[in-house]
Amino acid sequence: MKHITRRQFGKTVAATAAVVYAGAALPRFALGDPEPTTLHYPKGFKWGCATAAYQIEGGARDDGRGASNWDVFSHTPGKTYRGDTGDVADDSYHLYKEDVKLLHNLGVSTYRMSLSWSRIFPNGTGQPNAKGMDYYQRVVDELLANNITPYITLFHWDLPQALPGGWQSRDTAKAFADYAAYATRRLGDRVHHFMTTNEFACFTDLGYRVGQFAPGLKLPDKEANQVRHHGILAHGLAVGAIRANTPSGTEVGLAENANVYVPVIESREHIEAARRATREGNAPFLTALMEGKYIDSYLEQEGSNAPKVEPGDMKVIGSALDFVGLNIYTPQYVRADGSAKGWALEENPTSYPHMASPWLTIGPECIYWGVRNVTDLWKPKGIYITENGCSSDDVLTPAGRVEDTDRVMYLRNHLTQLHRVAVEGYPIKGYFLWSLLDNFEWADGYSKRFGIHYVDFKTQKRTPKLSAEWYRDVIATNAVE
Ligand code: PNW
Repeated sequence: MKHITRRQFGKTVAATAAVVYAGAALPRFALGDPEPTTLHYPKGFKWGCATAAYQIEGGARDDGRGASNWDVFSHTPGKTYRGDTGDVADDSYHLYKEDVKLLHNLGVSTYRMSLSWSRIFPNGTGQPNAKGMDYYQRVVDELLANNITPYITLFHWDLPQALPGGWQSRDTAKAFADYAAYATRRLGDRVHHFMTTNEFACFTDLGYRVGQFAPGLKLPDKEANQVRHHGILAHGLAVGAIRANTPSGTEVGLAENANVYVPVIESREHIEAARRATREGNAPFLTALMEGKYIDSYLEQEGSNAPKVEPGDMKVIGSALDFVGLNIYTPQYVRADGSAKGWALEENPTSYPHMASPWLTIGPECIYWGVRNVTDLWKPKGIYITENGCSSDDVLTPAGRVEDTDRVMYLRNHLTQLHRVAVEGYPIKGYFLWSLLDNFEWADGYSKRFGIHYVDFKTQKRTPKLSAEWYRDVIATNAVE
């Protein structure tokens, strides 16, 4: 292996994969034996679960936590399903030991969680709140005591309400870097993987352009594009802040829900179209980070509404990363067309299947193409699936079981595509299932369940679903069967 180039290695792995797939046609067991067909993942592959602070913690007013934009938004009538809020959520602020136990029972090696900025800086900047930081140190210690490696997201949408103008203000990007510096300095002796932000489009466009998420604004394009810019600038400034405040070897990345473009047919021309779509369709966010610039097609498209960029911004935004985290749920089909652009989106027919959330259309190849397109374009050092999972209409039976066969179907198919991309030699390091627990699903409140553990929100009782049992087996065998 020592003298093999990366390219040759890719080929060797691909050849092995071909054998694995071809071999699948020839049973390795006697016909009739109840043996599973097994797709093994690379040795050392990291399996985990993901959550976010506002969605699980509750304890909204405990120990000096300041209000966030999501507290305000969820308490505004008409903004969330039935007025649901994250005041209590899964009460993980108090029950975190129980939740770590669930992780332990699954056998995960990693856990992705986020910090509530306003627990640590109740006013966004200024005086830190020691009790807030203590909480996260306790959670981290509990994880480490269970041999679980924490991956920490610094911002998963809950912005301190006290910051004037929120993401409309450039100062918020600077405040974020200061908070990132403080939090990672405090945790950096024990935590070695940090993600800056989660899903730019959700906290910028959905919050400030569409108004579906906090703070619920519908700004004109020019202002909304400036919000986007402040979001990616915050990321870039935080990368520098984390590096300056943590030991060398600390890995820094982000979690981004890049649009995943899947070729309608896996032929050369459509594959090329999907790759171009990936670059152009993610221009305001991931492309800007990977290339350190806004590409021409984006600037042309936005014209006089293009964001105002200060000298040095794009260099900061393009700061080198140790990994790219992709949150992948759904595909967007693309075909090559004769246009100058070279690609066009396919619209799905009304019969296209989806999970319990109407936006969550099912197309497991999105995992494969998400990783492949990003790697082919930008060659990141490593990729994680930082979220993948689905909502189901889960029912707890009187016998205490949740038979979420549709979630198992969804996960099994996505993990099969993850296996495909891994054996082809793409640099996929790990997978975080969204989510460990049913939780506060933002504007959908508690009406949509994404957990592999069922939560009774009245009693806070957690019950492993069929999908938890299934995932435990995946982890134990490092394989999908
Ligand atoms: C992600 N879409 O959000 C978030 O990171 C999680 O906090 C959330 O609970 C999870 O996915 C499930 O929704 C998304 O409309 C929200 O395509 C909306 C979309 C995708 C992801």
